Amino acid sequence: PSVAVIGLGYIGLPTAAVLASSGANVVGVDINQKAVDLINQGQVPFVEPDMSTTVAGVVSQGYLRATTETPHADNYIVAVPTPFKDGHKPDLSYIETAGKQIAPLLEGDELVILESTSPPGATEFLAETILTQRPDLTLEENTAQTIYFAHCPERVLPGRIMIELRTNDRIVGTLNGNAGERARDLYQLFCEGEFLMTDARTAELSKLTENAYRDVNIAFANELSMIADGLDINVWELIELANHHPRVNILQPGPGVGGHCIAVDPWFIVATAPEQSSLIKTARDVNDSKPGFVLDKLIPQAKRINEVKIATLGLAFKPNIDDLRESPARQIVNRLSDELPDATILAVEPNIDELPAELESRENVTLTEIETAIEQADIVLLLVDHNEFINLDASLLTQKIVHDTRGVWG
Ligand code: SAJ
Repeated sequence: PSVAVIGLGYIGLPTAAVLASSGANVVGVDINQKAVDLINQGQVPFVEPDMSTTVAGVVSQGYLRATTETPHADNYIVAVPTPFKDGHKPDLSYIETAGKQIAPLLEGDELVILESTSPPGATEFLAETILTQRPDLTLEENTAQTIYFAHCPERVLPGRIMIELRTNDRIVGTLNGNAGERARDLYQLFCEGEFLMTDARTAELSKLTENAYRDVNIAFANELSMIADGLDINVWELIELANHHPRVNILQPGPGVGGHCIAVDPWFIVATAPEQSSLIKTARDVNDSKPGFVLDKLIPQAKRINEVKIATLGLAFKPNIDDLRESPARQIVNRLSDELPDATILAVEPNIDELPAELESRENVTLTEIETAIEQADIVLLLVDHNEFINLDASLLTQKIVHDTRGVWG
C-alpha cells in the first residue's frame, strides 16, 4: 500500500519508519525542510532508541522518503501536533491545515487516519474540513467518491517507542463505512497487539482518559506529599506502607507533572465538558501547583545564605531521557534564577550538552558536571530521578541542605 504520513514528529516519524520497514511505500511530509533533508540522508532530527537504524535502513532501500509537498496516497496518517491555546482550549489548526493539503489530492476511496491526540469530535472536524473543500466527495459508504475516516490514537511511551509501536494494543475508531477495518489492516503490517474496534469519538476520549487517569493518580500522590510535609511525615514511607494494602496502589510524588501528553491531554476533556470535569481539572491544578510548593520551601532557606550556591539535579521531564518539554524541573530552575538573582545556580543534566536558550541567557545559571555542582553547592535540589543521581555516593551530601523531590535518597 502507499501511505503518506503528515507530520514527522515524535509519533509520525517512528510510525512512518516501522510502516516502511514492513514493506509499505511511505512518504513522510513535514513543513520543516531541515528535518526533511536529514531524513532523506538517512538521519533523524531527534533521539529515540533504535529509531535511527530503522530510518537509515528504510531510506536507503527506498521504502521511505520525506518531502515538504503532500503527495497523493491510498492512505493518509495525520500525526500533527494538537497543542492547546489560551485558556487551555485545544488548537486544531494543524489538523485543519493537514486536511486542506490532503483535500485537493483525493480521487475517491482513500483512507484518512487521524493519529494525533485529539478532543472528541476532531476526526469529524478533519472530515468536514476536507469535504467542505471537496463537495464532490462523500462519507456515504461504497460509492466511487467515498473517503474513509478513522481515529487511531498512539499510546507509545517516549524512550520505548520503537518497541511499543509493535507490541501495544491499538484502539481503532471508525467514522464511516469500513474505515476502522481498513485502518486495522494497515497497522497490522507492523503491530502485533490486539485491535480494539469502536467509533471515532470513543477512541478520541479513550486516549484522553488514559492520560487523565494517570494525571489524577499522580495528583493524589502530590497532594499527599504536601499534606505529609506539613505533618513532618515522610511521604515515600507513607505511600509504601499504604501500598501494602491489596487494593491500594499510589503513584510517586515529584516536583510536578511534565511532558507533552499528561500535562496537556486532560485539558481537552475539561474544554469539552467543563461542568462535569471538576476532578480532572483539580488534579491538573494540584500537579501544576507542585513546582510553586517546591520553590516556596527552598527560596526562604536560600535567602538566608550569603552568596548561596544551589545545585539543581535534572532538567528533563522524567528520568533517563533528554526531553525537556513542559518539564517542571526546567520551570523550577527558571523561577529560581528569577527570584534569586544573586545566587549561583549549578544546573546538572547529564543527558544534554547545552542549556535550552532561555536558561543559557541567564547569568546566574550554568550547566555543570554533577561532582563539581555538588561539591560547590550549599543546597542540593534533586528534580529528576536520573540513574546518575540515584547512584550518587551519599557521603557527598553530608553538610549540604538537601531537597529531594523524588524521594530517591531515602
Ligand atoms: N510522574 C510522577 N509520578 C509518577 C509517574 C509519573 O510524578 O508516579 C511524572 C513524570 O515525572 C513526568 C510525568 O509524570 O513528569 C509524565 O510521565 P509518564 O512516564 O507518566 O508519561 P509520559 O508523558 O512519558 O507518557 C504518557 C503515557 N501514558 C500513560 O502512561 C497513561 C504513554 O503511554 C502515552 O503514550 C503518552 O503519555 C502519550 O503520548 O500520550
